Amino acid sequence: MKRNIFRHIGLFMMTMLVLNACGGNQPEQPQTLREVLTGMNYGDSVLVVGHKSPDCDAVLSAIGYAALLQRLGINAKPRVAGKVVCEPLYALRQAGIAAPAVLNDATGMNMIMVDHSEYAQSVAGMPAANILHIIDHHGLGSVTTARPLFYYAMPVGSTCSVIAVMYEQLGEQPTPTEARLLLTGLLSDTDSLTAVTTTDTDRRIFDRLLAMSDITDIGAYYAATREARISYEGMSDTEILYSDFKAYEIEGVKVGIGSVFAGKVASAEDMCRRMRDLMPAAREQSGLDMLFMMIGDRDANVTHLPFCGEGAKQVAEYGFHTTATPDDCIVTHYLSVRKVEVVPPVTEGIRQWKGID
Ligand SMILES: [Mn+2]
Repeated sequence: MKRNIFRHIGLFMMTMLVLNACGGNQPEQPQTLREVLTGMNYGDSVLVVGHKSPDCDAVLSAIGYAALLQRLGINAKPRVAGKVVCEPLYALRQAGIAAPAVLNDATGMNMIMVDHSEYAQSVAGMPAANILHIIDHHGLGSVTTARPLFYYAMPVGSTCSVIAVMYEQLGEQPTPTEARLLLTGLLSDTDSLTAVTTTDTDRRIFDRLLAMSDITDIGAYYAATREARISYEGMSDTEILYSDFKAYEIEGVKVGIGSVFAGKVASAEDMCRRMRDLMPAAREQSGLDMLFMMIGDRDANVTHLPFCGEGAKQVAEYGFHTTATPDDCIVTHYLSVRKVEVVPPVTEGIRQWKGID
């Protein structure tokens, strides 16, 4: 018995020596990231959710990240912050996956935020939730947490790109379906790698995901997702207004910026008229000071930007360095990325309007 124990200890020591000689106990990055992620306390479960008016990146990054965490033994479940329509709905149908359940209130829950870090964009109750991770590709928003958290953000084209990078860093391989979903979020957020936010990392990740995915004709697939994005099939004008809508607090001013596609179903002028009818009431109901709508026709290379709310006209004119039309609209070349092409001018306009240097 005693001999046996000594033999085991001897074997153990020898194994350690061999491992040492091979550098086997040298910590590598995949282990560190895994250690940090698995070392946190998730209680019974943790919910992963993107922003309200969920787009492809918000929905698919939540699904992709929950799947990655499940591989690490963490009981993570994806949720959405609103009804899934248009493009993400199409993408899920094509993948044969049901839309995640809608989460209405995050109060008291263990939460992971993806694709946003702004309370104005999150489900109700997020300030009273236990936020464990934030995975994002936007500027840092208004979220503050009492406890330490895992915050991982990169200046890349999509949150799905960040999650694909995490798969690599953890040494995990996405399934063909997971690769398809991550790829779809990346395609959608970067307008198929053409948006100004696209980086070399996105291009490399795109190639890798495409090779791993079950998508055979990427050109046809992207065309179909875009079609779904601008179809607004079966949606009321109010639903269209909120279909891609984000709220911000800029220098104490509550601002909503919605994005709507024109061209296919309606001309930019026509869509502009339809949105304008609803905007004053929508602004009030959402408790916003100002509301801007990006109504873009990519083929015609034009964006109409109607606005409402006190001061919005000055903000728009200062920010975009142009004169508004008599019916309160800025007409400009096509703007595809809200956070790069609209949020900064609006911020600049608000600062100038409020006399902040
Ligand atoms: Mn995104």
